[in-house]
Amino acid sequence: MNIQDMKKQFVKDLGQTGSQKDLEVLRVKYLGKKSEIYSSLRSLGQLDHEERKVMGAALNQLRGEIEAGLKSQEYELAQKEQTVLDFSEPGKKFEIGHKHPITQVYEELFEIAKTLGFSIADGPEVESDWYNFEALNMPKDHPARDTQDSFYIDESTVLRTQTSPVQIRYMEKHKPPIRIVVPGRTYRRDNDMTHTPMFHQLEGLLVDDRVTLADLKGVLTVFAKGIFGQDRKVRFRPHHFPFTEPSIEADVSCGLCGGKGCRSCKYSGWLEILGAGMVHPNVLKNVGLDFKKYQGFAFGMGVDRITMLKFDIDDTRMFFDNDLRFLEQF
Ligand code: 2NM
Repeated sequence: MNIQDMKKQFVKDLGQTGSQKDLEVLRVKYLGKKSEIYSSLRSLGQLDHEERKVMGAALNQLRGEIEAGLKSQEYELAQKEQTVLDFSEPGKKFEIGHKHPITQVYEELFEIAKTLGFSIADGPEVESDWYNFEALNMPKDHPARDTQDSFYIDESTVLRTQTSPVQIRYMEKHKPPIRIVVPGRTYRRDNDMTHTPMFHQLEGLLVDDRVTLADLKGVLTVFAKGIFGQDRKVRFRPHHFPFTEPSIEADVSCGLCGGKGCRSCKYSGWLEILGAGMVHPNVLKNVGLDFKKYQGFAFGMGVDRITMLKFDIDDTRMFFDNDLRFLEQF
């Protein structure tokens, strides 16, 4: 075939291509090892000098034109492919994560604390014996100080067993009125269905003059109903903590049975949610506050426990397995 015919044939073929695959077939047909152009180029050597010059130039030009033609058709086809996109087709699903259930509950608690005028404070997780125990009126022989319960770094340094040492530090640096909540990780040597060695607490502290147990009960009721629902009942029982006097525990009515008694509340109708009390005069003394002039109340809750009760989860260790099949449910 002469060059002109070949060119005409190529233009005709090119006009009939409808896909990238068709183009590949054409590329092989016109430029491949079995193509006429290829064999012609290879046999140029048999021609004499002048002929070779003319023919070589013509063949190379044709090859260039074919390459350019393929390229521009490839672009055309790509454009066309785009314009026939079906925009009504559903998009690719964009997977996004969400906050960990414990974080969700923390944020709800912060929101409640904010409406009550509390601000957020934090402090070290590695604490001295003084801040973690002594200042909180926990004498050397108190069972909570037993090495069974605490992680010791050395004789006088522990991983904090509650966030209360932050309250001690705060009271040293700030004058009343004090209104803070303290979130954070805490550590105890426990490990079972309802306890992990690391767990999360939220503690609160209010110090001012004329603070009473009635104020504490009011604040705890707002927290309890805010987190579990306005329709839930709240009750208080006497208790004992070394750092508060008097001390109380708060229960919320069981949401599953409405207080009638079921598996979830161990057939009592109530769920224990936190401990609290009026700050012990010894604690106020330890931070240099005049306990005749000031009173305070404090409370502490296990956020992991609150989250378990809120979502009816029975094994706290699930929170830290990072199994998406679990986490995605909340
Ligand atoms: C609780 C229960 C009762 C508490 C006491 C203090 C401080 F620092 F003011 F003495 N902070 N937190 C406290 C009181 C914590 O947790 C169950």
